[in-house]
Formats: sequence, C-alpha cells, structure tokens
Amino acid sequence: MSYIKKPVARHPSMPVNRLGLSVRDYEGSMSTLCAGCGHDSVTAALIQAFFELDVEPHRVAKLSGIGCSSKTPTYFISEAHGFNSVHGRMPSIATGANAANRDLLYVGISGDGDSLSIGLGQFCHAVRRNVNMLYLLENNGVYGLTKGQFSASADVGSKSKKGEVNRQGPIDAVSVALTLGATFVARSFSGDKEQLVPLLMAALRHRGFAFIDVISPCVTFNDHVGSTKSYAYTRAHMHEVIETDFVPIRAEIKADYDEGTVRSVKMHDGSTLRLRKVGEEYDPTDRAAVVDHLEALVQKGEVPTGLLYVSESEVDMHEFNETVATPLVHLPFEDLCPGSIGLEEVQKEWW
Ligand SMILES: Cc1ncc(C[n+]2csc(CCOP(=O)(O)OP(=O)(O)O)c2C)c(N)n1
Ligand code: SF4
Ligand SMILES: [Mg+2]
Repeated sequence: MSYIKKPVARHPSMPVNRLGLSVRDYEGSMSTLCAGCGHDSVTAALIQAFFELDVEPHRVAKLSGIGCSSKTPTYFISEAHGFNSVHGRMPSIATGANAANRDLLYVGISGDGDSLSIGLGQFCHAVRRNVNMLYLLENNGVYGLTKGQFSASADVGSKSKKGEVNRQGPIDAVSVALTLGATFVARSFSGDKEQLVPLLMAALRHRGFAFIDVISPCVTFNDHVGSTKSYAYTRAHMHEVIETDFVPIRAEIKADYDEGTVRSVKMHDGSTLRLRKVGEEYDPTDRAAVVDHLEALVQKGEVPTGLLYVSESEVDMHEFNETVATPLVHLPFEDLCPGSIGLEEVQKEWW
C-alpha cells in the first residue's frame, strides 16, 4: 500500500498523557484519501481515543480488509502492529490473531462493501464468537475505492451521483449485529467527534465484540442531494437515543448530569459508562426493546445513533473456548510441541 511519511512536528507545550505521549505519537502516515473523506475524521477520533486511554502503541493490533476505509489503519499509530488483509477477510485474521495472543488490543476497520457484501459471512461469525475486538465499519453506502457503485448498505431510493436510483433493500449492520448477539452495538457519524470519541473509548475497553457503525460520507461519490449517506442528510436525520460518557477506571465521575436521567453501567475493567437518556424511554441493556425501538425510528426515516446496546455479562471467545491465557509466542515451544510422533498419534484419532 502506498503511503507518505508524516513529518514529526511536536510543539514542546503539547499536552501529554500518563505515558508521556502526545497525540502526535498516535498518528500514522499522511492520508492519501480524498480531502473531506469521512474516513479521515474517523482516524482523528481514533487517535484521540487511544491518546486519552493512555494505550501503549505496541499493544495495538490494527487489521483491515480492502477499500478506502481499509486504508485507515495506515493513518494512525505507526508503532502498532498491522495487517492489511484480503477483501472481506479481516474478521478471520482478527479471530486467529486474537486466539494466538489475547494481550493485544484488536481494532478491525472495514467498509460497508468489505463487511456487508463479500465479507458478510465473516462478519457474522466474528459477532457470534464474541471475538474480543473493536470492529469499526466506516459506512458510506458505496464502494468508494472502485468508484462509487451502490453497496449493500445503500437505502432504497438513494440516488447515485449519476442519478441512478437504488431499488434493493439495505442490510443494516446494526440490526445484523444485534440479531447475532453482539455485546456492544453503537452507531455514530464521522462528523460528530464529540459523540464518536467516548464511544470508541468505551468500545476499546469492552470485553467482547464491540461494533460501531460509523456513517462516514464519501465526498467524491456519495455526498450529493438524493444520497442518504451524505453529510447533509446524516446531520438532518441523526437521532441520538442516548448520550454516552466514558469514565476510565482511575478518573472520578463528575456529577454534571441531573440525577435520575443518568444510568451507570460498570465495565469489566472497572471503567464506567454514564448513559443519559435523550428525551425518550430507552434501555440499552434490553436487546428486544432496543430492536423494536430502532425499527420504529428507522420506519420514520431517522438514523438512530449513540450506544444502542451493551451487555457486560456474556462470555467472550476466550472463555467460551477455554483458551490458554499466555500468548502462544510466550509458551515454551520445546515443552509443548508434540513433535512428529505426537502429531501422528493425534491424527490417528481422526482416521
Ligand atoms: C476479491 C475482491 N473482489 C473485489 C475487489 C474490488 N474491490 C476493492 S475495494 C471494493 C469495495 C470497497 O467498498 P467498501 O468496503 O465500502 O470501502 P470504501 O472504499 O467505500 O471505504 C471492491 C469491490 C477486491 N479488491 N477483491
Ligand atoms: S473515494 Fe470516497 S471513500 Fe474513497 S477516499 Fe475518496 S471520499 Fe473517501
Ligand atoms: Mg463503502
């Protein structure tokens, strides 16, 4: 993949986090995406989230498939591990890497084409296995990289740049994730950093599969009048069902909300999610109610955003499969490798 190295320019008075790192240390190469592409705003939000969480860059593993969206990992945390895989195949790479080493923080970045067309089966199984990762879908309703064909998330009636009208019903990634039992489901907008950053922080701290569908407009092929994934349409139809504030384990909870309207959810690592209802009855821990509520909003032509569903109580892939806690790379190879005789014996069991 082509990339341009970013010159290091760090003002001495730049704020630093607990590790003594500034946001600059969480940046990657210079973006080669179109100016104004939503995906670059998602990159900026990711950089902010990692910086605020004091994450050590070498503890992050960035994974992606193919598409403009799948180039995102190149543009943040140069010092992290990374694997730019094949179109639609990021989930199996993420699952395998996670099985081999549970000590890294896995971030999978995908597009609506990558996840909902060629990679739909892979996406479904990563949800179902509750792979411990942040799965970010940069959703623009088109195949940006291959010049703007409708994708499987394009809405009925949405118009292409050339005026063609999409007639096929969309696959709603949020509904799919909820139906398959995802334990953290959110939707946000690349143009709303205030909402996106705390969601990313919470998702990175969630134990299990954390899915965020981010509407991320393609300025080159899908940002015109008639498109339902444009900046203007998304701003006009965004409907925040719940405001989310992520409070890391060490920070104190500031009481800046009216009590009674706020609900706290404790996360596995001891961090807290502060959820504030926005003018309606909404319980993000009741899966069936969430599905009904979202469907009603979608029927009204609205785009529900925020932390839509969360469950901190379900087992993740490691617990379910009773995997070994130590990363495989740290296990003593000589003691554990069965050798060719051992392997033959195992194989005989399956003959
Ligand atoms: C096996 C295979 N089939 C098709 C392609 C062509 N292709 C590359 S990216 C892409 C779609 C990308 O769309 P999306 O995932 O939505 O990403 P975006 O560019 O919109 O961010 C397609 C069809 C490919 N690279 N590999
Ligand atoms: S073609 Fe669209 S999705 Fe790709 S970089 Fe340009 S604006 Fe972004
Ligand atoms: Mg796309």
